[in-house]
Amino acid sequence: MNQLSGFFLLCLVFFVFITKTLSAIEPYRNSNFSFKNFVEKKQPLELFGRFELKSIKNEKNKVVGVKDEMLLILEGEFRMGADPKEGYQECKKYSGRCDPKWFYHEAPIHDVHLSSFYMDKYEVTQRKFQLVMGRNPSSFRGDDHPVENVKWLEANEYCKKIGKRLPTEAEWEKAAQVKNPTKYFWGNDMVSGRANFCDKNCLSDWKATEFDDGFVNTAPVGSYAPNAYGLYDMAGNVWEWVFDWYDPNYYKQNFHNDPKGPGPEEHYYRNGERVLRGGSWSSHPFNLRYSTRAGAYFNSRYINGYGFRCAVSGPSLD
Ligand SMILES: [Ca+2]
Ligand SMILES: [Ca+2]
Repeated sequence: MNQLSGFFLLCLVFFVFITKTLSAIEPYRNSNFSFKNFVEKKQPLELFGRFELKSIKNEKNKVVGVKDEMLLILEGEFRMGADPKEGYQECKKYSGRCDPKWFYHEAPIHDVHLSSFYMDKYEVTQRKFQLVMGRNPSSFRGDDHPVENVKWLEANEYCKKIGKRLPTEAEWEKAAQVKNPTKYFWGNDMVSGRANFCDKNCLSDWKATEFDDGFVNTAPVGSYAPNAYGLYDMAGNVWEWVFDWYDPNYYKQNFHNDPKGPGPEEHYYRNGERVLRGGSWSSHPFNLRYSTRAGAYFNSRYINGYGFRCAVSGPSLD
């Protein structure tokens, strides 16, 4: 009998040892896993391949996020929005079906002051999304291609899991435009080779045959030159979910300091739409303007141009 008890005790110790060891070497399988905790515990970075992970600390030396291939956009004021005539005229260059009303929600142009923030250099790739979320919903597979078919809810969850957040619509536009009033981040005219949109390679009826960007659908992130901040694919490739609820009349309220979009308790919540920015591989050229706004139901994924990138509040904030 004593021998039997000893045997069971030995089995129990062995079972506990194996369980602990497995959970220690596979931390990313833990649902509570976060990059922030991961970095603070100084786990080996090799598990995350080529990604550079550094803690972001504020002046009180408190960790406020993880700098994972991110760039700092300094605090300051910028001009948000566009004259609706601009979008309409640009639309007419490439399409016979344009309506001036489509562009009313880009007005009025208004000054916005933003605190500093970090922005992901790249759209979130399928490799990263798979690593953090354990799945890949994309239609156009490739580790370095942007993840698409993403719901807003999933984008939000991904950013939170790694100690980041979705950028606000204002943060996204400031990071994208560099300097108002050019239409695109490189200037006033669409040109080949600056971004991925529905060019001559595209299979849609509305393809702009005078341009050649080299890709039928999504391109690996960072395939084109970045904007003046050093951010890639802020025009085209995949539309990018941002934090804000979509309200076509929101700019008329002229919020000046760190606007975060309409609240969910207001009338616009009925549609359940969140904002998408930047245009995609299947967009008309005019939708790659930095002022272009779009809204989609936050729980929808079935359009394979919805991706995202994450942000972190700047180090000057508590
Ligand atoms: Ca293309
Ligand atoms: Ca994009």
